[in-house]
Amino acid sequence: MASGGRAPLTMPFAAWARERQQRIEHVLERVLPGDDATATRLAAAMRYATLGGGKRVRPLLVYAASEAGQAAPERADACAAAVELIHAYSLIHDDLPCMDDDSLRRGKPTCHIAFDVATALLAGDALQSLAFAVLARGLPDDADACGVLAESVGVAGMAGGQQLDLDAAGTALGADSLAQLHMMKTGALIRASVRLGARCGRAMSDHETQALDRYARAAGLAFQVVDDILDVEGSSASLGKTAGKDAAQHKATFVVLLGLAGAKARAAELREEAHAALAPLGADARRLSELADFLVLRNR
Ligand code: GRG
Repeated sequence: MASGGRAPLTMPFAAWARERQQRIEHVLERVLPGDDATATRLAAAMRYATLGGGKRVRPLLVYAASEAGQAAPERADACAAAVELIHAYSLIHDDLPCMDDDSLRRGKPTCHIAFDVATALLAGDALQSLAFAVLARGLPDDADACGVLAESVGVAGMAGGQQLDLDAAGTALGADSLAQLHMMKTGALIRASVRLGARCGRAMSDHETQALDRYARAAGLAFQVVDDILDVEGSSASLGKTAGKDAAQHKATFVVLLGLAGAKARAAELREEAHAALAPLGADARRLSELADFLVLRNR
């Protein structure tokens, strides 16, 4: 499907995901600053960190949730772009020397290695403000959409989760504290992706909205458990980022807490929880259900 229209539900998941990944690439190309920007180097760093890489999990969640609300993809483009711009911002800042100090991301040098630390810092900042501009312009009839995204990125979400992660260095976290940290650091943006996608579609009952939130919580945690497993089992080449970092940094992870087999069992449980949560939404939630499978069965 080159543009427009809902993908037929008979389309296999892999083809649907590929089509949506191409779609978000075009949207991002359109909204990012180009060669004509006054600050050419900053624009180049923003494009470098955002385009041509990544699984686009968060935009896929937006599109899938918008389909659960029977919205056409055009309606969801702004939300999909906004969450990916925020994600790209978080990756740039996460890789900085003052955070994880990493040199490999999405199979290429991190932004501060390819450019410099100051430019990378600014690129992250500018991607964040671009995300909110794109969202505000794309959904002018939804005054609260920016608030939903802002909450997921701020002190109660991603930034707060990152602080908990920093605070936990060298300490042994229990299961509840680890889950709380990841519900904020990675889970909050995943939940916002589902919530924003759903807002693009038909009005939903409280029951349906709560079901989607249960789905997003389970899928978000599953994503992180699998991330911890892949850090142990994957290679830097297959992941496109440095493997084995959690152990090297003595980080608390679900693998440390539960063991490899226990972490895999937990991911399988969360996948089932995500599937079960979708029951009230019926067949329209098919892509969300398939995405829960993708998040758990992925190898990168
Ligand atoms: C950005 C608000 C904000 C603050 C900065 C650095 C930081 C505070 C927070 C870090 C949060 C972070 C980077 C979480 C994500 C960790 C993670 C599992 C990233 C990988 O996500 P994938 O697998 O990556 O979706 P791709 O490359 O496929 O997009």
